[in-house]
Amino acid sequence: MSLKHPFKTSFGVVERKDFFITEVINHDGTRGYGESVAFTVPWYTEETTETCLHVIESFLIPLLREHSITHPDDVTDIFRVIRRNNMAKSALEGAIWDLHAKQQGVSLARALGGLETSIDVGISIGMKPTIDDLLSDVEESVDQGFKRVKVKIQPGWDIAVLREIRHHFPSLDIMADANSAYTLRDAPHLKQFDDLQLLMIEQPLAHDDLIDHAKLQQQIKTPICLDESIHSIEDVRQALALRSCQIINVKIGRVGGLTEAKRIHDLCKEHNIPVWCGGMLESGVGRAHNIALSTLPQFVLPGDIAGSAHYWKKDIIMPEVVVEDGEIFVPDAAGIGVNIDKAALEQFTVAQYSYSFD
Ligand code: OSB
Ligand code: MG
Repeated sequence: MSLKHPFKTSFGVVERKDFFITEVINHDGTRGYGESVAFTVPWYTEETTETCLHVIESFLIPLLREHSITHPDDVTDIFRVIRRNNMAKSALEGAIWDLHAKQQGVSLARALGGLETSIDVGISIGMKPTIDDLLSDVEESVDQGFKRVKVKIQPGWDIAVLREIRHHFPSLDIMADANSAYTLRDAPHLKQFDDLQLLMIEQPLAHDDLIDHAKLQQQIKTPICLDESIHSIEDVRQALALRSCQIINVKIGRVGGLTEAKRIHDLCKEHNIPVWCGGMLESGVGRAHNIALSTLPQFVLPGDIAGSAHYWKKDIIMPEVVVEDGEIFVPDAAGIGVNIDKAALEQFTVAQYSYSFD
C-alpha cells in the first residue's frame, strides 16, 4: 500500500508499506486477523517483511502445529524457543488474540482487560523539506484536534525547528522522536531542549542502548521515552532499574505481541511509568489492535494512532478508523471490531500462502 505522503525519519523515508495480513481460521469458521508491521528494509529493527515471512513459515507455524492453545498467552510461551523476531511472532499472535476475543464474544479491548470506550490520540509528523511545510502540518493537526504532536528530529533538524513550533503554539503538547540519531556526546546540545517544555524526547540514542540513555537522563530535564530499545518486559525491567527513561512507547510488534505488551503495561502501572501506544504506519488491521491495547488503564498518554485517511487513499477495513477531536471511539463488536474490506485487500494482494493444521 502506498502512503499518501512519504514519511521521513532519521533512518530513512517510507513511501510504501509491503506487509502481510495474517488470517487464522478456526474449525467453526471464525476468523482472526493480524498484521506484520516490519518494513522492507531493516532500519527500525533488524526485521523485514521477508524475514517475518521466513520465520513464520519455517519456525512459528511448525511450532503451532506441535502444541495446542487454550489461550493466546500460550502462544508467547510456545514461541519463546525462537529468539527475537518479535514482529513475525506478533503477526500470528495478534490474529490468534482476535480469534480468541471473537470466540468469547467480546471486543479485543475487553478481552485484554481494557475499559475505555474512547482513546486520545496524537499524530507523528515526519521531517519536511522546510520549516514552513512542517508548521503548516502542525497547524492542520492542531485544527483537527490531535491531543499532542510529535515531530521527527535529527542533527540539523531539531532545536530551531522545535523552537519555531513552540513559538507558534505556546500551549501545545509537543514531543520529538530522534529514532536513535544522537550519541551521548550530543548531551550538551540536547540539554538546550529543556527550555521548550517538551512532553518527552523519544529514543535519542542508540537503538540497543540503555546505559547511555540513563546517563543522558541525568543531564537533561526533558523526560526520555524509549522506543527501539524495548523488546520485552525484561528490557523494561532493566530500563527502570537503570533509570534509562521515564516513559515507555509500547509497540505490539516490537515486543512480540499483545500478551507481552499487556505484561509491560502491567509492570509500568506497578511502577507508575506512563505508557503510550506507538505506531508503525499500519493498515487498519494493525491500527485496530493498537486501539484495543490503548484502552488499558496505564495508556495515559495519547498514542501515535491517526485515522486511516491520514495514511491511505483506501484502507483495507470497514469502517475505516476515524479520529474526531483527537479521539477514536473503540469499536464494541467482537474481536478487532472491524471487518476486512475483502475487495480492497484483494486489490493490494501480491501473494497468498495457506497452512493447514489438521
Ligand atoms: O519511531 O515511532 C516511530 C513510523 C515508522 C517507524 C518508527 C516510528 C514511526 C512513527 C509513525 O513515528 C507512527 C505512526 O503514525 O504509525
Ligand atoms: Mg519512535
